[in-house]
Amino acid sequence: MISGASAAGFGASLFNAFDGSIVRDLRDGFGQSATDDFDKDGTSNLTEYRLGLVPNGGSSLFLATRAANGLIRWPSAVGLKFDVQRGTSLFAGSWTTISPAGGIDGAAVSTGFTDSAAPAGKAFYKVLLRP
Ligand SMILES: [Ca+2]
Repeated sequence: MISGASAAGFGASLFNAFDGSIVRDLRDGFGQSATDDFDKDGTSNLTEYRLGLVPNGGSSLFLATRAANGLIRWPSAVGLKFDVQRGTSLFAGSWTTISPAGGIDGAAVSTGFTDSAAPAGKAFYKVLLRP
């Protein structure tokens, strides 16, 4: 009787008020897939897992930053490979891969890359995690 009441309460407490879907705790995996984004931070569950991030913490996400000296840095893990692309606009055809063809090896915690030929004016960068 206690377990029945507990199970009903468990499911009800995890009802997602934002989109009406029923989500469950990541510990049982029910209702979540690799491509879902449990914490709605824009980083899929699988990507969070691969990068060692916190899939139920919205402030832990696959986000790159660029320092004043041009160093682009992002969360990473050993054994992963990344590519960096640069574009002068956000349109699909404007992106060029500027990292080495073999990719950038991920280091523990974070990895960085500097664009050695950054254009004058503005540029946009994308960091891609290889499958
Ligand atoms: Ca996420």
